[in-house]
Amino acid sequence: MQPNRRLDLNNINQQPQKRLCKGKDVSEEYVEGNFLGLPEKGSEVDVAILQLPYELTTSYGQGTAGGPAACVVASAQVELFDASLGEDLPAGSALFTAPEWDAEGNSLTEQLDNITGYLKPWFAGDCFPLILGGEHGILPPLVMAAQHHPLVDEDLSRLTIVQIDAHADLRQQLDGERYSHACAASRSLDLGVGRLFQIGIRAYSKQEAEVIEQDNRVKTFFARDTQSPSNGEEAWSSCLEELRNLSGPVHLTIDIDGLDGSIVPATGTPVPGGLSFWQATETIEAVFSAADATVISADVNEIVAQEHTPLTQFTAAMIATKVIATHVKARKEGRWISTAAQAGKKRHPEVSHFFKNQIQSEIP
Ligand SMILES: [Mn+2]
Repeated sequence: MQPNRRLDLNNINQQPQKRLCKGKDVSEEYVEGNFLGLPEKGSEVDVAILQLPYELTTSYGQGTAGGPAACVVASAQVELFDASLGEDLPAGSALFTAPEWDAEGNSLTEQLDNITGYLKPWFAGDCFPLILGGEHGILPPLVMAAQHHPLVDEDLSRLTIVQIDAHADLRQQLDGERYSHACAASRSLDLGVGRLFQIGIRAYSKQEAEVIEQDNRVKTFFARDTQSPSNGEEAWSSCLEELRNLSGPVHLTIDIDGLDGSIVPATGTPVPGGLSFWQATETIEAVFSAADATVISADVNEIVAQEHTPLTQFTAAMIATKVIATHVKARKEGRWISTAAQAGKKRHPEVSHFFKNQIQSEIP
């Protein structure tokens, strides 16, 4: 954990208690530490906001460990009204901001196992887990938790991952580390994920280009095509069309560096030429509107607390809010149905040794 994280947050956002909402005093309803500042009701949980302040392998920037909490603080400034939902959040749903992951573990594999253990109780099928990260290395342990979702039912080949990202994250290793954020998608495929859809990709190696070309589980929409000034519109439309045709359980992983670097300048590796805010919004709406698919979970990762202006964490909070609003809409329209009995708020991390055993089995 970053020792000065909370101290830094005070400098980032001076007035977390006031919303921007005009003509209505909602400041009294604001609950500090809760996403969107929304008060919680009873023991019900429809949407769980889970913070993973994880940072071990980020190569360039620093500060992803403080990102989730900064995003929660910035969410105080996000409007509760979502136009396509047609009402103010929580719109009848119960949002719960869970106590953040404790970042315990003496080694990388112990931390990965602890992430799986922390997340697993929220993948029971009775609620929608929205994870705030933390570097993208959270994806493989998240996939291990998602494996237990009733719709995945221990068979990861059923699961599709939709990844918004500047980077393909398909490296075999980075600086000798197989669990680097730069390998998150590779490791998820190794775990058996059935399909990987990538959007916004514009920074990748020759080896990654070969994986994209050769692995038929991977479908990549390159930013060079979708953002092209001459024929990007066509590429973008076909990208959205493919997303609407997805089927089965889907996890949506949003690395905020997939968005253009100008709106997320503090993220670990900001890259120009990325998705606009509205393209990210359209992606979220398209995935959730797929008639044959169920979005079981989502994460917004590589959030870093920006100093002097909250732009990066505010953009992340806007994206996370859009995911929540779109899930709530799907729920209201009968496109998301609970597959388990309500388990309430008190869910204790489970013990997992998967990643520890992986490394041990690799040692000759
Ligand atoms: Mn990534």
